[in-house]
Amino acid sequence: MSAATGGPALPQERRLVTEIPGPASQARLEQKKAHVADGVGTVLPVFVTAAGGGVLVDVDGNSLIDLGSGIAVTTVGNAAPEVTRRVHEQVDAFTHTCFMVTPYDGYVEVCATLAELTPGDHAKKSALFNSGAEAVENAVKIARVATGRDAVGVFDHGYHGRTNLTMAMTSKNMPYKHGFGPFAGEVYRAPMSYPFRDGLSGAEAAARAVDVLDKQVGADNLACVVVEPIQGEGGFVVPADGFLPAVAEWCRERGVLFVADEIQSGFCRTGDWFACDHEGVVPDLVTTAKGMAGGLPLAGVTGRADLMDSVHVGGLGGTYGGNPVACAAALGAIEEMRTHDLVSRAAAIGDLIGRRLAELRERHPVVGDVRGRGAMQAIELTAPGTIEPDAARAAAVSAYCHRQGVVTLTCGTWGNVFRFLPPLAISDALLEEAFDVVAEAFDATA
Ligand code: PLZ
Repeated sequence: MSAATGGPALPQERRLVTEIPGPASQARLEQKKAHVADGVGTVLPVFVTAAGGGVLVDVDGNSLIDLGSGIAVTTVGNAAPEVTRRVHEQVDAFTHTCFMVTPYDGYVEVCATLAELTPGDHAKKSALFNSGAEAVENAVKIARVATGRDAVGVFDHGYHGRTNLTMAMTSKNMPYKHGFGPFAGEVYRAPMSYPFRDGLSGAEAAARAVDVLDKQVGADNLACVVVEPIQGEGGFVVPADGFLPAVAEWCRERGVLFVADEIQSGFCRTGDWFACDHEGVVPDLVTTAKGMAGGLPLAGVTGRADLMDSVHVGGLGGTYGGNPVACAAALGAIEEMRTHDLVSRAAAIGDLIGRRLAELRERHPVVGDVRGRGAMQAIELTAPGTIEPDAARAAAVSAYCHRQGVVTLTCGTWGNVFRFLPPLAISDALLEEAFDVVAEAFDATA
């Protein structure tokens, strides 16, 4: 049977003792069907009892290799030692006061750490929230007050959340927006740099994007431009070199705030602390969440102190924002990142994955593009030699991996991108085994 506790001590192995999902998970799925709204889907319906390092263990006693990290959250590994130690200590001391009522140290320490780690060495301040979507909403609130302008620029294929404003900012209709309108106004979408599909240089793609913003919105009306430096849900789209710096420069010259949504790409994931670091781009505001707190819900907006302070007292907050247990988890996760040099580990994982994906591309012409950075890599599947999306193949490959005990995710506007987001605590041996399964999946579905 499965282990009772998770963390790195869990046997680091792929072990299948039943079909996936097994009978115990199947029984629970019926309970889910009876009690959980159908709108809440699941990618791989095994019910988890423990997780750690690079594996998830389910109620049937199967041990699966994790290439998803709960969508880029358990970057430091599931139930990482420094996270669980600090969380235990904090829950025993107190669980909540509401920082807006009576403050505590953890919140301030997380904000001080965010100022240290996020791009740029200017004076910075932060505010903490519960989810990525909430952080993005608050970044827009701050940008509007700081600039006195209304409009928000976003990009094709962008994903920013499921709340009303962030749905408006998100590009893809199904499943995120369909039927949920009307959406918040004053959101304008510009073309993204997508080298595989547009063939443009970074400078050319930036010129195309700012032309749309300039002509259709007008820089004087724009509070901010919000961009994922590597797009997540939209397909792990890595903009061509020079795109981000050029857009940031255009913003700076016109008093438009450049907001980097680093919710998926931040905290070591790409082989830098933040994806913006790769090109030395310094955003005015940065949104963070996911990997920051090792699995507990925490999000932040960090930015230039003058901008952050433009909001009136009481204008930012929320009952649970910066909950003490979540802050303790974040401080533990960041300590794990520092002591294990997870920036370098992400880069090394990137080399391994890059090698395996290059092999796949050699053998399978359906692999149209291989892209990503560090431990955020993907392949885009298309009809050979074209950019015609092949979502069916991506779904078939992913389903094969699931049956073989490897947790994989897809993404992309057309659903044809197969993405990899392993925890950085995974071993090379497990990664190689997982990519053996991925290779088999391509052979078996050819
Ligand atoms: N910005 C860049 O990746 C969350 C969404 C999964 P929340 N991405 C995973 C799903 O289907 O809901 C995300 C992101 C970027 C914002 C968000 C939103 O973060 O914590 O899910 O609100």
